[in-house]
Amino acid sequence: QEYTCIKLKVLEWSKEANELFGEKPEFKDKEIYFVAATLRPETMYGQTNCYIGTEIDYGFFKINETDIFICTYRAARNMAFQGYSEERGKVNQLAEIKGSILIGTKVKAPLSKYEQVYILPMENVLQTKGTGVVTSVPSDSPDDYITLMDLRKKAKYFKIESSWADYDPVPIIRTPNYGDLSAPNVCVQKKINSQKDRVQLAEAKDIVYKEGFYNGIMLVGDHAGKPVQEAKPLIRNLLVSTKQGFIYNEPESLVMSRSG
Ligand code: ZZB
Repeated sequence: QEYTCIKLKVLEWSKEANELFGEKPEFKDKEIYFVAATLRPETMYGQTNCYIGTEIDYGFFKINETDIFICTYRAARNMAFQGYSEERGKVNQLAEIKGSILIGTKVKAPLSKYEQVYILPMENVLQTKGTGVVTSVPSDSPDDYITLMDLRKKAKYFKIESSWADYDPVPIIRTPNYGDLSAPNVCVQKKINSQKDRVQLAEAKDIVYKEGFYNGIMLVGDHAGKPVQEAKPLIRNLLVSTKQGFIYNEPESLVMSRSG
């Protein structure tokens, strides 16, 4: 499976992370990024936040003189064999912490309409897939949309400040059958209520994927007006050439889908 990894730069740590890392000399003058694996680089204009699992362990990995990546150890190890480490095949881990500590960290999401967005919790993040970091595009991903609605409804329960989830889905792709906000529309049609509705969410994802890919037209960005199929590789190349992203391959046998 070939993913595009998106680099979301840390702008301000959550309170707990700041207590742990704010003063650490090895992090000074470094650029620290959450790296999110996506199959939909053309949707990055619609990022409203970024999801991690609260119970997942995340590592801080030194990639070169300037960059530190936050992701699962598994992903860092794969990356070390793909040119993203100081020495081929060698992982340099500087720290490890539970996702919960990182919730509320403010990051810069490349191409997003929003200047800064927050790291938020999602129950269905898989430790065994991608980087364990999932950038959120509620306009075009049913999982992302329904999780955002869950967070808004139950901010206290999820231990977040409600303002962190106060970023509306952005219309970025027009579709003939589900309009300009295909994921919210399909969720409403299928009466999906929460992240726990896993079976319906998997069906919704399948519908939204196909509709976006085969029938979608870009509404925003350098390739507005072009079909998604045409814009996708162009936007992927833009992200890679501007170093806001990079290509990450996952060995096929390791890929597990959220839908099972
Ligand atoms: C942004 C995005 C925008 C995504 C969209 C999807 C959609 P698949 O098809 O099952 O392989 N993802 C990546 N890593 C994880 C993880 N560890 N746990 C849970 N979800 C993860 O799914 C690939 C997609 O699953 C990735 O692409 C990522 O979300 C998420 F508009 O990135 B995507 C209709 C889907 N739309």
